[in-house]
Amino acid sequence: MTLKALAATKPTSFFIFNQLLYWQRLYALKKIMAKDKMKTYFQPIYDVQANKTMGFEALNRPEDVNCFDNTDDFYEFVGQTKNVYLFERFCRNLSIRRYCEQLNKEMDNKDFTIFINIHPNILLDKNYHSGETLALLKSFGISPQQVVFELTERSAVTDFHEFSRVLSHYRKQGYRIAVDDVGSGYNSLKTLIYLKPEFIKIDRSLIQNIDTEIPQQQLLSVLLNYAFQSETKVIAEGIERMEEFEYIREAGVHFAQGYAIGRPNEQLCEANVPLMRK
Ligand SMILES: [Ca+2]
Ligand SMILES: [Ca+2]
Repeated sequence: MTLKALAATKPTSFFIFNQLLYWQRLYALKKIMAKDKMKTYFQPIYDVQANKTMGFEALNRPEDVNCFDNTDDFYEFVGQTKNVYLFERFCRNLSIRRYCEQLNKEMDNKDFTIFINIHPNILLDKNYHSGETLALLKSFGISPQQVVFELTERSAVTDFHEFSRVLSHYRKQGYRIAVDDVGSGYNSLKTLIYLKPEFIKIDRSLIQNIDTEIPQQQLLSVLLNYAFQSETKVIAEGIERMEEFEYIREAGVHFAQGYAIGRPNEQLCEANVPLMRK
């Protein structure tokens, strides 16, 4: 019997089941935070025009998702709890610490940019002490100029005026802003206009098969035109085939990310792009 069917017949047992599941998940979340039970992966972002790695996006996934269906399910749960800010802070600090340790130990070139996913509301929260991130970076010898906050559209911004005021505070410290997953939601164009990000990350759904899909090509061209005029850089996400890579390079996209360029890896591995046909 499915849970839904059970709920229809026995609402009390469904309620109890849900409560138990909630507490089990909350316990798992607290344990993850207490014991650093998250894996951090770094996916390279490639400078298409200069032919070199420009930076890495840090991605955090729980090590053990036993009581969650998958990583998305886990993140959805975190979003429903009161621990969302605490968890974001935990992930941000973990990403920065792991990134800086590897950068300082393993890499000759230290001039990379780190892209960190962040919930827009975190930046608005008065309890969020930006000084903490700044101090952490400083302790590793990294400047905020090397850090980009990726704001995802999943948590759409509503108060744009307040938000652009807060962003200018971060920009003054040297941080830059990327709007993530552009093209996957309803808010992206308004978000672009108000937030004036330094980077636009175009969602994989617009990039997949772009070498053959004319409507997607037209949309990319509109976004690129906008980017050129507003001095924003475009990152094409989800590049999985070389034909897609060649298309976006010819179109003038600045940066690229995707399996064809480099998979997320626990080690900092630079992008690996085969020689181009043309
Ligand atoms: Ca992202
Ligand atoms: Ca993305």
